Formats: sequence, C-alpha cells, structure tokens
Amino acid sequence: MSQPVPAFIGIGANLGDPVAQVLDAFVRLDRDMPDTRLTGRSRLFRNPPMGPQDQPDYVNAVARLETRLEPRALLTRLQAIEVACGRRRDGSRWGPRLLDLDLLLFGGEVIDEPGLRVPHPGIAERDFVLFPLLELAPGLIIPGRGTVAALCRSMSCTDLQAIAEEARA
Ligand code: A4P
Ligand code: MG
Repeated sequence: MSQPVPAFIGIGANLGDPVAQVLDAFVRLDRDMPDTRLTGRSRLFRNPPMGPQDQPDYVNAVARLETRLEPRALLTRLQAIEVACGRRRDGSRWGPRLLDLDLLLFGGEVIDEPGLRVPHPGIAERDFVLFPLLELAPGLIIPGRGTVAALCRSMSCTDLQAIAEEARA
C-alpha cells in the first residue's frame, strides 16, 4: 500500500454556531474519511470576512491529516462532509457558509486541474490560513512561495483573535 501523505485542510465557518461546526469538522475529518487520520489541529481564530463585508465574522482553523487517498478523492470526501454539515452552494463567491473545507496542501504536490488547484489559491496571502498553519508546521514549504514562518513574518498586520480553550468545550 502507498505511504500516507500529509495534507492540510483549511476550515472556515460563519453561519450557525461557527465554533461548534469547526470542532465538529475536526471530528468528522478523523472519523468519516477512509484511509485517513487526523494528526494535528490548530487553535480556532475569529476574524473579519475577506471579500463581501455584509456577512458575519468567520471562525477559521487548520487540520493536518495523514491520508492514502488521492487528492481528487480527498476533495470529494471534503465536499461530502460540507454537505453533511448543511452546506448549500448558492453560487455566490466568498458568501457566508456553515462550513467550508479547502484542500490547502497535499504533500509537496502542485496540481492545476479543472476543479482542483493545490496549493489552494490565495493561501500565501491569507492570515487566517497562515497563522493556524504556523502552529502545526512552521517549516512547511508552500510550493513556489517559501516557508509558512517566512510568509507569516511578511504579513504587516493581522486581525485574528484566538478563541480561548474554555470556549471550545
Ligand atoms: N477547488 C479547486 N481547488 C480546490 C481546493 N484546493 N480545495 C474548487 C477546495 N476546493 C477547490 O469552492 C469552489 C470550487 O473550488 C469547488 O467546486 C472546487 O472544485 P466552493 O467551496 O464551492 O466555493 P467557495 O469556497 O465560495 O469559493 P472559493 O473561491 O474556494 O473561496 P474560498 O477561497 O474558500 O474563500 N473570510 C474569512 N475571514 N475566512 C474564510 O474562511 N472564506 C471565504 C471563501 C471568503 N472569505 C473568508 C473565508
Ligand atoms: Mg472553498
């Protein structure tokens, strides 16, 4: 059998009970995906919306997985979890959502196919992705962009509020 590959998943929510949905996503990523286990989870961060401002603040986090799934199969499973958590795609870009799961990184692979781009576009500019990644893997290299630690250092300011441990029970 093939060696497991480390993959990083961006988790975001800004409707319903975002903290509960992000915590539930960690559980589902470990429990509901074949040939995959959860090997790391960042803290949760509340932060203002990127894109349209007429929507609630987001809660974001990052999960680290070890998986034997192929990238396309992994994305399909992530989308199934989004749907199981009530996600409805209404076609509005960057609109509010109960749960968003993005495949941020899949080993060191670069994939550019219809419907699947890895590294996920924009991750190197998003504080709500980079700082949770920093907690899990500061030396991680984003192909073509350098290390997570260096990208975090280059961010001029961030508006991330870590959610206290006791609020996560
Ligand atoms: N797709 C291609 N590559 C990937 C990948 N690596 N991971 C395709 C996940 N999906 C990928 O995604 C649209 C299509 O992208 C999918 O059909 C898939 O085949 P979607 O989840 O249906 O739509 P979306 O999330 O609205 O679009 P997009 O462009 O992925 O938006 P983002 O980048 O997810 O941003 N503000 C804060 N503070 N925090 C957030 O988390 N998120 C967004 C959405 C906007 N503002 C935010 C946040
Ligand atoms: Mg998305």
